[in-house]
Amino acid sequence: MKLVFATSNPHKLEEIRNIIPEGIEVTGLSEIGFAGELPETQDTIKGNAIQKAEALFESYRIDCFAEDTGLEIDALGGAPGVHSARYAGNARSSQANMQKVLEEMKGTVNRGARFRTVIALILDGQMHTFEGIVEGTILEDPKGEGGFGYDPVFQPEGYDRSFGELPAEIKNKISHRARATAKLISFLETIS
Ligand code: ITT
Repeated sequence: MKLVFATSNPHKLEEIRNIIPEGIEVTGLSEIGFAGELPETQDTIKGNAIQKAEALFESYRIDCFAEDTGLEIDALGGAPGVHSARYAGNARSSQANMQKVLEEMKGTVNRGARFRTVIALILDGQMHTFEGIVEGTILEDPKGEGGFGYDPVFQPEGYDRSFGELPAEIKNKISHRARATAKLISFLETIS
């Protein structure tokens, strides 16, 4: 089976390729010659995932999926949430986004947070969605060089290291993306 992953984020592509079994070939946008930007103007993570997958499907009519991810921080009322990519502005800088979060969380005792991913799959023209969540806490300072995005400031529940410090193999077993992808894989197995 071949699926195009509608993402312009190379880290997401790498993670998903490491999670998905060999029988499912995941193709990136550059491999099909798509160089544009996918729209993500909805006000929910699920809405954005669906919008990105539909945008690609409308142009190419191929089996494809997109995903949208947000970091939801309890003490910030669920922010940055759907605005995670541009939290500190249109430059989409992970450093600036993390700094803004840390600034807003200074002195805050309640540090509960979660990553939420929704995958939107279009297979044979039909839409299916899969959600994955990992609970955790926001650290006081960034830790580790691994992962991407907000990983250095997020420590998953049950671990004493951030996603930036944990090996990729662990993140790819327990993360929001791993959990949403596991549901996608189960679904694909049930229909094949
Ligand atoms: P596409 O929309 O092209 O897939 P994107 O980077 O714009 O790529 P999102 O809109 O889903 O993706 O990004 C949400 C933000 O959350 C963005 O700043 C990412 O860096 C960050 N993010 C996504 N997945 C993450 C992860 O696993 N760990 C840490 N941060 C993550």
